[in-house]
Amino acid sequence: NIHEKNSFKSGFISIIGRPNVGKSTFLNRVIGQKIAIMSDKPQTTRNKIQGVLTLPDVQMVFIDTPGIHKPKHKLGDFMMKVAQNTLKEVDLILFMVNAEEGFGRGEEYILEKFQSINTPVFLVINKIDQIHPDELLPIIETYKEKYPFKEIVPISALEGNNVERLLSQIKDILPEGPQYYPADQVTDHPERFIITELIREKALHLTREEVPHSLAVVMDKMERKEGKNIIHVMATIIVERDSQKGIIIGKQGSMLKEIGKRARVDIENLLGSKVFLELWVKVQKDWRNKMSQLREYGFNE
Ligand code: GDP
Ligand code: MG
Ligand code: K
Repeated sequence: NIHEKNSFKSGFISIIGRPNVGKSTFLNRVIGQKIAIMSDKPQTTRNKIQGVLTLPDVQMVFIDTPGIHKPKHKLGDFMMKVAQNTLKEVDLILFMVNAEEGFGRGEEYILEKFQSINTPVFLVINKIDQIHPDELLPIIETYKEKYPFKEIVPISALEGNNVERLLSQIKDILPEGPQYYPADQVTDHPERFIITELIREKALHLTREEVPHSLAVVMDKMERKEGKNIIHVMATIIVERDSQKGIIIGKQGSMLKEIGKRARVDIENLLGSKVFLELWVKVQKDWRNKMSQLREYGFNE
């Protein structure tokens, strides 16, 4: 068959970088849909989220890994293991750094992890909209000395500068391969995970510094009411201390109501359906150190 596609390319691309460098912003720009949760708080993304970009001649499967950092407790350890395992399996690593920040211990630590793997690495210098063009060359020179990157690509994930060029360089390096996912599929995560992340995002934003990252959201139920155009979502917000439970609930339930209101709008957009969102709050002391419960809370490898 002469019409057979003989040069379709595909591959898995892991986005690695310290918290807040712009990994989720990049992924959202590329996929064009709110699938990875953006936040100016570090470590919002705990699980792998795949975004799939399908073009006529290439399919790129992106993995938005949790930020690699020195583990402080068991959850950190676990996250790091997940991230490190993916590094070996993927076809390409995008190591994203923030142009505004100098090379530091955090970057050094991540580069050490690359020494033992053979996967090609692109250095993506993000947030170039925040620096003067003259500042770029010294950054590139610094990184060039540290590691043999396959490509060094300055971008602005927020404004889109150079993102197309990066995509074309990614395509160049990917092997010929099958289309892993249907063209209209942008994520292989069940919607329930995205929904819990949306709720968590609202809770974090609204409570600011008062309830730090000791917060998880578990989906209890998601069902369409028989014969009705409304989806019933029931979820529980898990905190570590009674005081945090109080903050999440707020005066006469006002905070929880606001979290639910905002989350519902996003969930309705995601599902394209009316949603009845029921939120509960539960205290689970020291949950982050309870490895046995990690799976229950959705931290799957
Ligand atoms: P992640 O933790 O690496 O996933 O980082 P996020 O994508 O959540 O971005 C962290 C913050 O940096 C957010 O406030 C983004 O709006 C911002 N940000 C991301 N990319 C850019 C960029 O290219 N330029 C600027 N000025 N800000 C950016
Ligand atoms: Mg992120
Ligand atoms: K290497």
